[in-house]
Amino acid sequence: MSVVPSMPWDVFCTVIDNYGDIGVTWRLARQLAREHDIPVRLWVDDLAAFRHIRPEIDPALDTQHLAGVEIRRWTSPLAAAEPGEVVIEALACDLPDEFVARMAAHSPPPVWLNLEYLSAEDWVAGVHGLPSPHPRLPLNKYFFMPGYTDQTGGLTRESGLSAERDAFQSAAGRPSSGSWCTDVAEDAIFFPPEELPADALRVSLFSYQNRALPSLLQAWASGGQAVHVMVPLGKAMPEIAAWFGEPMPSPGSVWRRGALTLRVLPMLDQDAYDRLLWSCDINFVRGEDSFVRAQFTARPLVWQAYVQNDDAHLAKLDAFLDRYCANLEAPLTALTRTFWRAWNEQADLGALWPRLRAALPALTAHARAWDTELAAQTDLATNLLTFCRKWLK
Ligand code: TRH
Repeated sequence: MSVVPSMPWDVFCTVIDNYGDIGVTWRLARQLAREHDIPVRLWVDDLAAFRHIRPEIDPALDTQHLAGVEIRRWTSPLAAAEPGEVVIEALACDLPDEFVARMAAHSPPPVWLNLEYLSAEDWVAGVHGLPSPHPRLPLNKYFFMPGYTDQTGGLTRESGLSAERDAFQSAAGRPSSGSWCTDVAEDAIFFPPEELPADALRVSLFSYQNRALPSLLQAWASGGQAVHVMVPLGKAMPEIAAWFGEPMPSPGSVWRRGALTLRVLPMLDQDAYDRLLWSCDINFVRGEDSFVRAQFTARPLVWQAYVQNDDAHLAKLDAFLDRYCANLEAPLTALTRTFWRAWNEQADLGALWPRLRAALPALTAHARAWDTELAAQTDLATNLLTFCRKWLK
């Protein structure tokens, strides 16, 4: 499905903080190369951050190849390279002036896209595809908006994802199969299967700092059912360690209190993290990419949005919930909204957790229906190709 297979596409990524910028961009770059045979050149300004989600990355190299993608260090000034036929500024990063000047010197110029952050808000559809003329040069930059409707660019979703996930989930099944934790990563520092009671609730927790954490941990510890939680080292760890009265842990540490067993994970590579999400009964996720991937698990999730000025993230949260809960019955909608709001407003979750726990079977059925809806949409990479083809004729 490539436009002109021999012509590269340039994808630029600035890591602002954390892992979402490179996480989103890498998934797209890899899919364009793998599923559409596009020679992608991915320019990244922080290879050390990239290495956290893909350990094969060598931060010392100016050029390297992974999964069919050419990865270039984004230096200033940028290494000399002729622009490809499509240039993507991922997540609203700014292209170097000298590269833009080179783009303008081409006839016809490359298709220039600003791939924006994901939002479920209604205004997104109105902006998707709009041109933004360069103030001086004969170039247009087009907004490409990810989203949840056909009027947007869609979501990045690999073509075989549902089948791969379903096979994994049915093979892993309940822990009695003994395979789920060792499949997550080869170094088997996760739960030994023999330590996981058959009725244990499996949870992954990837969040920012959150004052609601102690109340959630307390609710897990004091509940009647075993809760096994996997937490990658990161932002939430100081609050978790403080609640357990422990110093900062290293990967592999296990803490127990009451019904709660919490295992500290290293940062996994992105594909292993996907499998961790598939393995759990409920996933706490954040930002953008883990949030989307959790929706693709067909299991319930709780999202902590990345905090923005003027509480813009709460508008994003509500907009998503409007869509997510559209076909959910009223009491479950109210519970989902209340729980997600409380998590994002960092309020006490002690009384809410038992209610959410009781609703998990119904929420699991809903999560599967939501994933089925998403799987029926055209994915972002395919939409991107269709869009570019229009301008490359
Ligand atoms: O890390 P995030 O918070 O990223 C961001 C950035 O803060 C960014 O500036 C902001 O704009 C954006 O969120 C909305 O959360 P996110 O988006 O979920 O990205 C995390 C990435 O890390 C994702 O690709 C999954 C990956 N990951 C792993 O590969 N291994 C792991 O063990 C974990 C926990 C995550």
